[in-house]
Amino acid sequence: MPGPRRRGTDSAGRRGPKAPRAHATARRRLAASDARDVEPLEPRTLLSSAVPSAPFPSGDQFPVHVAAESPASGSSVAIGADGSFVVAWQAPDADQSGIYARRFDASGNALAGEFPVNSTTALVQSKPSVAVVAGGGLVVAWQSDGQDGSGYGIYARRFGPGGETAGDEFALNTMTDGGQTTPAVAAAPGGGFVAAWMDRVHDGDGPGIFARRFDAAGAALDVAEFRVNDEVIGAQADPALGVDAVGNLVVAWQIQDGAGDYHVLARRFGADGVARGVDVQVTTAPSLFVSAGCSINGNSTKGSFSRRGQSP
Ligand SMILES: [Ca+2]
Ligand SMILES: [Ca+2]
Repeated sequence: MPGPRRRGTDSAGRRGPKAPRAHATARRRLAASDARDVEPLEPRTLLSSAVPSAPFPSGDQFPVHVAAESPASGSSVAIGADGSFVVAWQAPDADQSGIYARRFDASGNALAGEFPVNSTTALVQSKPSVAVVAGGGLVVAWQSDGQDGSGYGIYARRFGPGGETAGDEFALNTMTDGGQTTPAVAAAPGGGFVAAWMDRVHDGDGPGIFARRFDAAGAALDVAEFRVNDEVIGAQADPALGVDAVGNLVVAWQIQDGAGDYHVLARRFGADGVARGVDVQVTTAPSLFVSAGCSINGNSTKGSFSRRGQSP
């Protein structure tokens, strides 16, 4: 039985000239909301530590990963309220790659050795994102190939303040068909967390961004993931997110328009999980970079510029 007709395609499902027009419409709409919701671009500033007594970086660079026989890549870092921090990365495990993490104090001294994060090692686990939650515990999210039965899926595992495991890994996505990839995770008030990821199937027009909220015990606050991007035309990718002290959420992502240029967009959600308006265009000029990337509150996916917006 044929599914619903995809936007930007004709009745036979072929891509037609509607897609560029849709992009132009989306851009005009975003430009209008941009003027309303976002302040002018600020000068670029070197970000420093949130802990004045222990600025970071300080001193020389130092190795995080000590198993020299295996290549490590794809690192993610998060800093806690006391200045201690955790780094997660991907490196070979029992089958292809897996996720590892290591904790450091505010001076950069390792608190313990690196430890494996994923318990299911079959195929590839990659693209970790780590957050320090209230109370000093950790949550690490990653993408795992084949584990949810259809391509990649999103998994997470929680750790206590001492780095001890707090339960086994668990799936974050409920819609498992096709690929769910490139998670970003951020701490939420009360010890919970929010995760966002790219889903290649379910927004109706190629990849889109979905998110789901979890409490301090790892229980889902949303029955299922919700779509983040209001405009579904095109490929929304590479999400980053930030959560404020009362649970308001901002998710940013990149999109490639019909001309091949990249833009960064964002959308706000209240602590009730309800969207506050539509997508806001963050970038004022198209980027020719292969990947624009974006970062909010230090939950970095790739280096980029920052721009200040109003809270919900
Ligand atoms: Ca593996
Ligand atoms: Ca999947």
